[in-house]
Amino acid sequence: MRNVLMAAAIASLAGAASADVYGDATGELFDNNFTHLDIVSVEVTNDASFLYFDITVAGDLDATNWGKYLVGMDTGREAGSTTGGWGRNISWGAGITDYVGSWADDGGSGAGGELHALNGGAWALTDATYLAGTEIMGDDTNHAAGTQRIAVSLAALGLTVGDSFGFDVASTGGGGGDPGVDHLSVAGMSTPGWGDMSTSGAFLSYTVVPTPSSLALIGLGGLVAGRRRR
Ligand SMILES: [Ca+2]
Ligand SMILES: [Ca+2]
Repeated sequence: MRNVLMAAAIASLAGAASADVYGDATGELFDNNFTHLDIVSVEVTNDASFLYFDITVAGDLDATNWGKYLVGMDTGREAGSTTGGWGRNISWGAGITDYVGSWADDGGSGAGGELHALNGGAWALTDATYLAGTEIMGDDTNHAAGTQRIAVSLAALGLTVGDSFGFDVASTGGGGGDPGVDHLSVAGMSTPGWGDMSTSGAFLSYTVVPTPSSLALIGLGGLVAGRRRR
């Protein structure tokens, strides 16, 4: 019976660290032929070391050779900047301190990305999948279903359990002056065309949670302590 109770406690606690899913409208682009740029949802999770962004779009990412996906984050490390993100024609609303620039444009295998951080008001490259690849990693496992997964080091972002940060996700093209074709934070059309700046809406928020394994250990400790008291 005790084992059953413990197993149930572990299972329920593991479930407690479930993902946060942020939905977006679909078919709201200036050109809805770009299904691989049409954000459907973004799921955010974390483990002890990494933050995971699962960016799901309407199209098949194995079939595209030019999609780019930006994640702008405001961790509060320093005053954020409204510009940044590979020089794209985007105004990041309240301002960002860190951003991921990622791509799924190799026609079917691999997902890459760069992590950039604001340092004294200037953008600097922290790491990339083609460099050390320890602070940022890409995963193309679910590309056929339209999901680009990016893992970012919590330590690199200066985040620990209990910290909250604001963020927005934007899809864009391969040109330096391209706008955010779709923003997670914007329910309507994000830009009327390639030549017009896009602007973030109110940032979404995510809070870094304890990992399932640490929660399970806390749960087990509580059960053992409870038994001793009896
Ligand atoms: Ca969308
Ligand atoms: Ca949108």
